[in-house]
Amino acid sequence: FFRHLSLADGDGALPRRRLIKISVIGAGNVGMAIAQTILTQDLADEIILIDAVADKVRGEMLDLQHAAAFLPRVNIVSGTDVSLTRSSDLVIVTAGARQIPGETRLNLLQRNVSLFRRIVPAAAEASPESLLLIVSNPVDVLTYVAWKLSGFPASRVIGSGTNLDSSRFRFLLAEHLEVSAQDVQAYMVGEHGDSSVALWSSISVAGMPVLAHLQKNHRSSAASKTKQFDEAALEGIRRAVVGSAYEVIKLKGYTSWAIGYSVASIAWSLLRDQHRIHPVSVLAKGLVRGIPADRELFLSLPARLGRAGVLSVAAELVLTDEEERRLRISAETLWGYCNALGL
Ligand code: 6V0
Repeated sequence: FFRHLSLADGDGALPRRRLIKISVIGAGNVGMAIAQTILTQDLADEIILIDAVADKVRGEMLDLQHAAAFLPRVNIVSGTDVSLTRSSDLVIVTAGARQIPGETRLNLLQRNVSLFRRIVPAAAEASPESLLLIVSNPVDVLTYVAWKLSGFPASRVIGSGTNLDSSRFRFLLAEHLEVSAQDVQAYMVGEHGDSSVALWSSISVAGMPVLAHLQKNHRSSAASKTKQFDEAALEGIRRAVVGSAYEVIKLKGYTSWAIGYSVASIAWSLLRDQHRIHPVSVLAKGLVRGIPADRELFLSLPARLGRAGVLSVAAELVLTDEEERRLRISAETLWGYCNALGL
């Protein structure tokens, strides 16, 4: 259709860019939100969708392919066989039983461990050099399971962790402070879920510590009508963050858009070697004060992410006694589950 230019020997032979291949295992609500967000980011040259239900995943593939005229050129492939993921740069796992209304994430564990035994070793064998990003819940324990089952170094096994919780936290703070969430530096760490820990003492906007300012403001204006930011407000925001997944599930049956953006932003930082800091689930062995250094568990801490995976982890968090106590409880809870699996 197009005629090739006739080039002299050696001309035009520019080295081809290495293509980026991302696989998403589990093409449910979450997997598809991730895949579609990644598509809009122009990050991948090839996206592989894997699901146990052949018709559904083929339908999802066709639906995305039909957007080709509006998107960068991406090869989208689907199937039920994990070996299609061969030579991926990044394998994202969202396969799993869905959290049903009222069910805690930890209740999902046993159902999802047996599913991981079928998926993870096969994915690791197909892409022995890849990064593994776990999203299925309970994400911290399943990231530990994926680390054990893959045999990968811990730097290449990451859980989406509290990246999403931190975004919810930043959104609620931003609403309260009337600034953009992108300008709010705030972290939730620990378990993704019920025992996650809000690091109030380190929140900042434009480099200014937020908590001290708001508390001072509150004290000096307690009798006036200005905005208050007291203990009750803090606890209200923390509870809203923890409860927000349950609220969305209750209202629409599942969560998808925010986790899609959360995971796509992690994928971008990894594959584009951004060295950005994300609160994600990492091997926290020896990193939580008060927890014996030999305990293997994954939980979220701010981590520097790049092409090699987890480049380093913030080990010197400044925590109040209460934050430290809560993080220890989060770590103990998670270690209990990891240890009981006997992997
Ligand atoms: P969903 O819509 O039920 O999708 C799960 C998909 O997995 C389905 O399409 C299944 O067919 C598929 N599946 C099941 N077994 C296999 C298998 N052996 N191989 C391939 N595919 C399989 O659930 P949804 O997408 O809503 O949630 C997926 C997981 O993400 C759940 O564990 C959620 O709890 C978890 N989430 C994690 C979040 C986080 O922040 N880490 C956030 C939201 C949801």
